[in-house]
Amino acid sequence: MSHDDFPTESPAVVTCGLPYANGDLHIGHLRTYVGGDVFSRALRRLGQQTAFVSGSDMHGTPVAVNAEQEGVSPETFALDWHERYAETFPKFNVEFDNYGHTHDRTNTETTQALVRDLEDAGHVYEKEIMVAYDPVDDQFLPDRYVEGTCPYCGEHARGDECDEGCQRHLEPGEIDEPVSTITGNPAEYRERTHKFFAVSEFADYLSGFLDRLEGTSNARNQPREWIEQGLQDWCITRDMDWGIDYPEDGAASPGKDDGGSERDLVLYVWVDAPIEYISSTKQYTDRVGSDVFDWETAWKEGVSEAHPEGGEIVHVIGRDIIQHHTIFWPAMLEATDHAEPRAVMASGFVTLGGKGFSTSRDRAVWADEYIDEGFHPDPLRYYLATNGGFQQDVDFSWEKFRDRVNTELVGTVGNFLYRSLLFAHRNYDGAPDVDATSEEVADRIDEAIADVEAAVNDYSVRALGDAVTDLARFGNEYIQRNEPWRLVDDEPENAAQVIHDCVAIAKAIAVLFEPIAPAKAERLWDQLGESGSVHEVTVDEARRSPAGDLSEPTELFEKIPDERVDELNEKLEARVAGAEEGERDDDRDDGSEDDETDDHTDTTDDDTTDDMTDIEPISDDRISFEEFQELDLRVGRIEDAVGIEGADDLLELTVDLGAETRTIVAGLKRLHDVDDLPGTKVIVLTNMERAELFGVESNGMVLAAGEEADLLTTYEGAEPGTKVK
Ligand code: B3M
Ligand code: ZN
Repeated sequence: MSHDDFPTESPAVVTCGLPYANGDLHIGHLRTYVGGDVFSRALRRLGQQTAFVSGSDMHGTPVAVNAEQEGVSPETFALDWHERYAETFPKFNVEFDNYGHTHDRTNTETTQALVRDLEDAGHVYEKEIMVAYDPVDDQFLPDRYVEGTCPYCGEHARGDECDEGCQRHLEPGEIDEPVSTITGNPAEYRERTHKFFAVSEFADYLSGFLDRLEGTSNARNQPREWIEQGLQDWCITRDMDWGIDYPEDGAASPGKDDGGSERDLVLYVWVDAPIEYISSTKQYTDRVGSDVFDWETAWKEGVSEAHPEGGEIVHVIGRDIIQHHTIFWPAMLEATDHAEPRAVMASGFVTLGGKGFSTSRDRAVWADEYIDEGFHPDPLRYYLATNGGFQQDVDFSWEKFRDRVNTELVGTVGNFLYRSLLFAHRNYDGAPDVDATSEEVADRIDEAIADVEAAVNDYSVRALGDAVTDLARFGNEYIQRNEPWRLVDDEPENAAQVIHDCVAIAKAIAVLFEPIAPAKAERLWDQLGESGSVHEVTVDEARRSPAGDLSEPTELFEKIPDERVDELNEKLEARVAGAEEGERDDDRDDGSEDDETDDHTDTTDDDTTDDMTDIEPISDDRISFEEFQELDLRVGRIEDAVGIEGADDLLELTVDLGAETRTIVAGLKRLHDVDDLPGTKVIVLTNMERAELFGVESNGMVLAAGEEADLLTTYEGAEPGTKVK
């Protein structure tokens, strides 16, 4: 079964992974929230009924451990962070329809009811398992309370996941050489009775689900391997008191010991966390009424006659939580007659100057800091959304940020808008009145709308941004080519037509840029004298003639001066140095461990990435210029990329080299989103000797850097076939 293209008649729910309520947000954390917000706004622009929801993840050991270290109750601790997050997101124009949290009544009730349904449907059983226990402290050590060695890959692992190694979810009792993270005491394993959800029964269902699943390809490929390796059932209870109580209705309750005494037993955090997606939608319905948005028709099967399979559920997450969203969660939904997620968009990591963010070393650009420095949120949204494909890693540095703001937002988009609107305002006091937008420009606007529709259906937030910068680029070229300033006197009608066309493009930019840059789009909308709010219109509005009541235009985006970049870099460096100094002092004082707060989001940690020692030394063996010229290097454009049967890594690429199109085999399959490759410009060694790989003749070599095969591309518009020299 394949899904109908967006927009559909069903209600859509776009969700963002719930941030653990346990520490400051930095701009790396924002990537998935911006991505979700951009995507949900774009759906709305297409006319899709959409709810955009999330909430804070209050439970679990990541919160409990940090609260304990601060000496406050987990509830106080988590609520405090929750309130701060609820304030931070809107500062970045991330506007959830509902932002709840997992500890409120709605989620407690929804979770307990859903778990009861799981039990009633016969998917839950009890089992004795070994659980880590600190004998000195007389405490059980669930999840983050314990660390040790991953039994699968041998790397250091924390609690319920192997976050430094193979990224697997780890079940209780699996970690080798367990140690308490609180006391450092070696732990022992003790037998306990726990509840299990029989995920393994859903292997066939999940295989089919993954075939239907849309979104980024990483969210399908990784779980397919996990299913092939065999699914394990999932322990859904924990020995601790912070969390949602296991619903106790009867004799079989594991909440009692054999002797009948009460024991603390709560649901595993990953049970109630995704259920907050439903609870948060419910709260939205409670607020706006079911005629505006009905959570039940979206989330439940068989409620709506028009779309009995439920709504269009799209989960936007960091790639480290793919397993939870493509195995456990869809199995829970399937077992309880809920809608099946339509898509999972799993983002890559964000790095800072090529290295991971480190909260403990203050090596981060904090979300609040960005705003306090006086930056507008929309340029950062643009940067995070468009700097790479959604599943690729994105690097942030103030230099790169400046470059993209100054060239694209100021140079291309802002420049087009300012010069056209100023011309219109000065010469015509508004958009000149002509019969209609010229055919060329109307077609180009249609093309931009089609690009936006395609971007949504490809789940590509980057393409949503590109659609607009491309349109602005066209606008600049159009005004340059038609030179209205020359026409004004001799051919006033033609001049008026050109300027009207430019205002029409400006209006289309306002509509189509709304998902990426909502506040800037609204300002442009006002400048254009359009009525109502740009947040309410659909893409069709981009085709309608501009109102023409222009106010005096001002520059939409501001240039970032070089000195500002230097200043910000200095601040960051000073802070990191200060934090490192502090760490060394701490070490001298008490030898305490790095108090890294939980950075368990879409970011990497620099401890694993800043080791540069494995860079090969640069060769002393010089070659002559003539020897270099023997390499026929050309710009190419990938037209098509398909897997090669039997080869895990290889892709058969069709590459446009200007004069000819060639087939080239490249080892990119695991490292890139195959669907993202067409359209990408690459550098090709065209006179590489031919080679046959898995029965396919490769006629050239695509250049890429490093183990991750980072593709070499061009900086500006060099066309396919251009020689590289
Ligand atoms: N609270 C945060 C994370 O692991 C976790 C997400 C829950 S989403 C339902 O990134
Ligand atoms: Zn591992």
